[in-house]
Amino acid sequence: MKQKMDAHKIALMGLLIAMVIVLTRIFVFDTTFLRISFQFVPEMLMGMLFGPFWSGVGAGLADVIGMGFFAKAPYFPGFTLNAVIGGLLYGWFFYRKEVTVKSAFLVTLINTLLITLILTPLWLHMMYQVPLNWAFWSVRLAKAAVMLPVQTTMLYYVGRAIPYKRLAKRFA
Ligand code: FOL
Repeated sequence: MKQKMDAHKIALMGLLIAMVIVLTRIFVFDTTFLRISFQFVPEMLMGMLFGPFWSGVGAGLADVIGMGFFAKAPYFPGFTLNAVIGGLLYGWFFYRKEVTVKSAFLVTLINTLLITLILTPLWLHMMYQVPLNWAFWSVRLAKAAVMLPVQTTMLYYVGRAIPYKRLAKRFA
């Protein structure tokens, strides 16, 4: 569902995009082949307030703009696709919906399987010819195992803290 943007919403979206950029480029654990970040927090807020379409756009823009300012590696479009998919997922799961442990867990699970365990390995292999061997997978699986409960918990508590019903009136 696509909503109409006005000046107030665009300003808020800009702030959330800035938060995604800071959390992927500055306050981040970043190596050539592995990144651990908390960008999912502002992306979830985009999803709750703006829905899948604008969250996909916002997360995609955050990747492109973030790479423009802070590129530590060559730009690769696959990671923009990851960002768009992430935005879409948070919109589908959280737009005008009650956040439950189940939805927080499910969205994290889909995100982890699709992005951390399928698409990113594919992009890294295409970009750097990284061998997708056991050393590579053990690091990714460890990240997934640690982040699954951490991300689920954070999404749940942040989601609960947002008075989305009250905000929804302003974001109708
Ligand atoms: N190209 C673009 N467009 N955006 C990027 O951010 C980017 N980054 C790199 C190269 N080209 C790019 C640097 N390489 C991960 C690992 C290496 C990497 C980019 C991403 C990675 O592990 N990503 C996580 C998701 C990020 C998160 O945890 O928030 C993953 O689990 O797949």
